[in-house]
Amino acid sequence: MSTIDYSQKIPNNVNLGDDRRLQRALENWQPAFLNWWGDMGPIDSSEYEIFLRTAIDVSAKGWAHFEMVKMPEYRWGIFLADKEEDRKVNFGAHMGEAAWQEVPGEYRGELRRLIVTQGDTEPASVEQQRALGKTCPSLYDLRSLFQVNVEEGRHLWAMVYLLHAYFGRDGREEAEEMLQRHAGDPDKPRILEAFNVPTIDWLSFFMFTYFQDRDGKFQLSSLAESGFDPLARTCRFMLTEEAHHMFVGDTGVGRIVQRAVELSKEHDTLDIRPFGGVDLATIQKWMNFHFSICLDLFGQEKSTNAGNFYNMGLKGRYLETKIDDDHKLDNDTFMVPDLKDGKIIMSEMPALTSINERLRNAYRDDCQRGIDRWNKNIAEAGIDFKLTLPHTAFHRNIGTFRDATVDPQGNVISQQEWDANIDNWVPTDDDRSFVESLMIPVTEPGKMAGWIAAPARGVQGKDTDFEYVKFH
Ligand code: BYC
Repeated sequence: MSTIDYSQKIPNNVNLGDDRRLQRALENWQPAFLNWWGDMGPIDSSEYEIFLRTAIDVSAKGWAHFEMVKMPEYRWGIFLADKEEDRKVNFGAHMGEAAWQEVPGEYRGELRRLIVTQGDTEPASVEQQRALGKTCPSLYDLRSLFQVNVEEGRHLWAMVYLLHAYFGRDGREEAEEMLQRHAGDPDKPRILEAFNVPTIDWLSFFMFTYFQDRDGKFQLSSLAESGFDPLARTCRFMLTEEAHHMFVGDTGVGRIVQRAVELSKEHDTLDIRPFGGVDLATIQKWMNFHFSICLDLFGQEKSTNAGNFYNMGLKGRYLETKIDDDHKLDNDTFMVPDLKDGKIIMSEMPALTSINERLRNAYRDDCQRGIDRWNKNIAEAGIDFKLTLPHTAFHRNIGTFRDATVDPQGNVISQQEWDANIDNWVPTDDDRSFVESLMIPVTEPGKMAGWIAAPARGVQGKDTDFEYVKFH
């Protein structure tokens, strides 16, 4: 098991000290990163002391290190999961060859593109969430936000390391550009659409960490199968951090549902807005929005890009090595949704070009699990309401269903029906104003905003009324 060397300016478990050239490149990039954090990271937060966890080794228990730190002093560094001896390329045309320790020259462009797309999302999410600290529902939640933010910062470091270590000058240029594009910037936006949408309120933050970080889980898992071993090892370690972000989302939405249930029972109505709660119908609208923009993150249903990445051995399927087939997919097929004569039908497509769709299906099923849990809570309270994931064709902007008008149940409808109903399905300006009106900061230890239930327990054995963030 490798331990992280904290004696270095950039903590790492990749023997950075032995590679002067790489060390210089990263040390040049570090001030630009810190400037970016100051300009685009969490607003006015540089003096806060926060109960944060920092990785000290790359095993699961390496996460047990917690201390009060200021975010600009967080030990961002480069940590790869331990090397698996004799690892092979496990799929595609190169299956069975030794996993690559250097970039395979003929696939350099594709590999760099994948790393840049992944890397671009990390600083994007920090930018999207930068104002949330001003309206936290509790100190516990403020800590969670900042923990997520510093780890996304570290994920950026992880991708920048790969670019600097393996791609030379153009890698360094890509790393610089990663700090120059900004979420929502009309001139230099982030690469993927969902990373340009501002995250203004905490309901959106919890939806983001539930739905969007879960895209991270599935994309990173697919990249963790890569035949390019440094990418695989980097992503494997990032997944441990991603799991915590999804926990924040899962418990966050769960606590808002819980509070909605409590208020609905207390006042004997689902219309709990007058009592300062987020009603279940509003939660449903936020879910429809976030789930649908995240489905777009998986790319088109039929994608030759995805097929090529697979064939080249660069990006696998979710849990590739656990799938019982030939891992080449030359003659396999997969059922993919399509639009025909005003109806959604399933058609049999080559499995190779359906890789995105397969991953999207796995993602949808994973999303459903949390919704089932929240519904159980609602049903046990005797409340007649069920949260549902909208159909995957609803409200899409990438792929077959882009520009199609499909309702949340999956019926293809006319433009008039769409226009007449869309306000019932996704948040309106009024809905957003209402949710924003609830976002009044609560910063007294142990106190919670009225629209969210308290967490079941605190962090790392601390009580929920621990002072997780000190503002001086
Ligand atoms: N927005 O062939 P297609 C995370 C473009 S999240 C805008 O289907 P492909 C995190 C596409 O670029 C995980 N454009 O695309 C979470 C292509 O352009 P060209 C991030 C889009 O390549 C929370 C064209 O449309 N990681 O870690 O098969 C917080 C054709 O599309 C979009 C990754 O995404 C879009 N949504 O699939 C922090 C993994 N979708 O070639 C972090 C790396 C597609 O026509 N990325 N386009 O110019 C990939 O594997 C792939 O790039 C994608 C797209 C799956 C995203």
